[in-house]
Amino acid sequence: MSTPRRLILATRNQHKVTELRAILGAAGLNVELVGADAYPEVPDVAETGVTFAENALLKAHALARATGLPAVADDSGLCVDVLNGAPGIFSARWSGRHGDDRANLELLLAQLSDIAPEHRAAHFACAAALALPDGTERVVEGRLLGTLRTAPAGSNGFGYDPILQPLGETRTCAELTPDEKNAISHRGKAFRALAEVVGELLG
Ligand code: ITT
Repeated sequence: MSTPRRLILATRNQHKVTELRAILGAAGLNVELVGADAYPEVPDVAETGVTFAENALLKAHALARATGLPAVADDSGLCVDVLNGAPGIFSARWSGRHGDDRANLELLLAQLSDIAPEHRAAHFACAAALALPDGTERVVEGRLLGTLRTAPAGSNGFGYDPILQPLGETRTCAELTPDEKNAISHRGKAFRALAEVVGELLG
């Protein structure tokens, strides 16, 4: 087999690297996926876009330019219908502190405390982008539809997983096993669609 093409993923989150690597492998692609940690000299890019797709493209282009390698990036969050799509791109810092999952979730539950079950529809959304050093770009999206519980349940996953119950499920995302969640998740869907794009452009 020929030497695998190196592909870099714009994240320092090792779980994402492992998940996308498994999906690319299952698609039979001859690529070697590395995380941004492999290039510590490359600075993180500010997420100045106003949509998940814009932010994913920004990160992928910045990394492709800086490394000269094809780069992939994702951006994701929770969108609540009754909040017109918020927290959306602000999901990681909804309570004001970036990455404080517990505070973000508790603020959201408090904001929705008077909202009846039939009005608690929400979805996780993920945009995944591929950028080549020559400026070629592709972006794909995935969603996981569900409803929001009134109290957290489960200890798997991260972020808003303990309060999002996928449609057709009786458990929250935090009560699913990692494999069960990956099979239906916004990120799983976006990464599987991205694998097809990687195959087309680099395969
Ligand atoms: P990067 O380092 O790759 O940017 P991240 O964890 O900061 O990863 P994401 O863009 O994947 O950020 O997600 C932003 C926020 O959206 C995250 O902090 C969660 O609050 C929420 N979120 C996204 N995907 C989620 C999921 O699968 N389950 C629960 N919450 C999720």
